[in-house]
Amino acid sequence: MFGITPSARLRPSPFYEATLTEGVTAFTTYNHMLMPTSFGHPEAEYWRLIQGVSQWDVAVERQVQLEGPDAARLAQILCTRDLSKCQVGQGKYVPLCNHEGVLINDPILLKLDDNKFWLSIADSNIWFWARAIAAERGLRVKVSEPDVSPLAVQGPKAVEVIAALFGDWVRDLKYFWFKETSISGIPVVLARSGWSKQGGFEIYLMDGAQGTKLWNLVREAGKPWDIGPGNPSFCERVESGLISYGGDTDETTNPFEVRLDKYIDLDVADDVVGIGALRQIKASGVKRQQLGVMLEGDQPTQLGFHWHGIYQHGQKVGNLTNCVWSYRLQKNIGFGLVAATCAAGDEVTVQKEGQTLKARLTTLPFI
Ligand code: THG
Repeated sequence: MFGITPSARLRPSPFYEATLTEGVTAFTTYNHMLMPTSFGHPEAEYWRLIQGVSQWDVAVERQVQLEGPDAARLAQILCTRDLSKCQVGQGKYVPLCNHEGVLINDPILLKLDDNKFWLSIADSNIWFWARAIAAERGLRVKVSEPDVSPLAVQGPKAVEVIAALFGDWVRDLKYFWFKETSISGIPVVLARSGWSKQGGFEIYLMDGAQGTKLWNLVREAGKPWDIGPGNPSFCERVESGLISYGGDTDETTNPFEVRLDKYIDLDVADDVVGIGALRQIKASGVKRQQLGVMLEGDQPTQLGFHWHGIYQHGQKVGNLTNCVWSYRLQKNIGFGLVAATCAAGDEVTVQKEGQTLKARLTTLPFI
C-alpha cells in the first residue's frame, strides 16, 4: 500500500495526534482533511459500535457558520426544508440543492441563536456556495469557518459514557438537540446525533488546541464500558440505510431519489434555491429510486468502489452505489439507484468485470 503526506492544506484534525497514538491504520480524505477509517481490527470495531461504545474523529464534518441579521434568511434560502419552527438549541437534517434540484450536500443544521447557525457539512464546498448566494442576494450575513471539530461517541453504551462526563441531564436530550457547555474547561457543544443508528452523541470541540485532552477525557470516562477508537462504519451505515453524499449520489441525483422526501418542504418560499426545480420533479414523477440490493451467496465479495451496473431482463436499470459484507446478515448488501419501475422483491443481476452476480432488490433499511 501507499502512504498519505499530511500537509497544512490537508488540514490536520485536532484529534489527529490522539488517533495516531491509538494506532490508526488508514485514513480517507473528506472536506480537505483526513478522517481515520480503520484502527486495524474492522470486525471488532464494528461489534464495538453495535454492542458497546466507540469514539470517532469526525472533525471532517466542518462547520459553515452563518452569522448576522440575515443569517436565518440565508439558512432558509439554502435549505429545502422548512426551518420556521426550528428553535434555538435544535438541530435538523437538511438537504441542500442547487438550482436544478440536485442534491449538493446533506448537513445537520444547528440553530445556536436567532442570528447564528452552523451547517455541519458532508463532503462538498458549502463555504463557497453560502458566500456566493449571500452576496448575490445582498444579505447581511457573515459566512465563516469557526474553530469547531466534532468527536462522535456512538453505540448503545454511549449514553452512559456521556452521562459520566457531563451529568444525567444528557439522558433527556432529544435527537439532534444540543447544548453549549464545557468539560474540564474545554468549551464544547454537546449534541445527540451521529452517523449511525446505534444511538450516541457528538461533542463539538470549540478549541482546536485541546483535541488530545478531549479525546483522552472521553477515553478515560469510557473505560468502564470498554470504549475504543472507531470511525463511521461503512457496514453499519449500509445496514441502517444512511446515505453517503457523493458516494450514493452523483451530479444528477435529486433528494427524492435517495429517500429524503420527508426532509423536503415544497411549500417553502419561492426564493429557496432549487425549490422550483424540486416542485417540477415531484409533479412530473421521479425516474429513479433507492432500494436495497442483497447479493446471492454467503461469502464476502469485494466489489470495488465504483458504481456497478444493475440489470433486469437484459436491460440496465441502474447502479449499485455501494456494497459491503454485513456481519449481522451474513450477506453482501448495498444500495441500488434504480429505475422507478423496479420494486422490492425483484430479481436482478450485478455485472462485475464480466461476472454476473445474482441479487434481489429489498426495502431499506436492511436492519
Ligand atoms: N454529524 C455531524 N455532521 C455531519 C454528519 C454527522 N455532516 C455530514 C453528514 N454526517 C450528514 N449526513 C447525515 C445523514 C443522516 C443523518 C445524519 C447526518 C441521520 N439521519 C437519521 C436517519 O436518516 O434515520 C435521522 C434523520 C431524521 O429523522 O431527522 O442521523 O453525522 N455533526
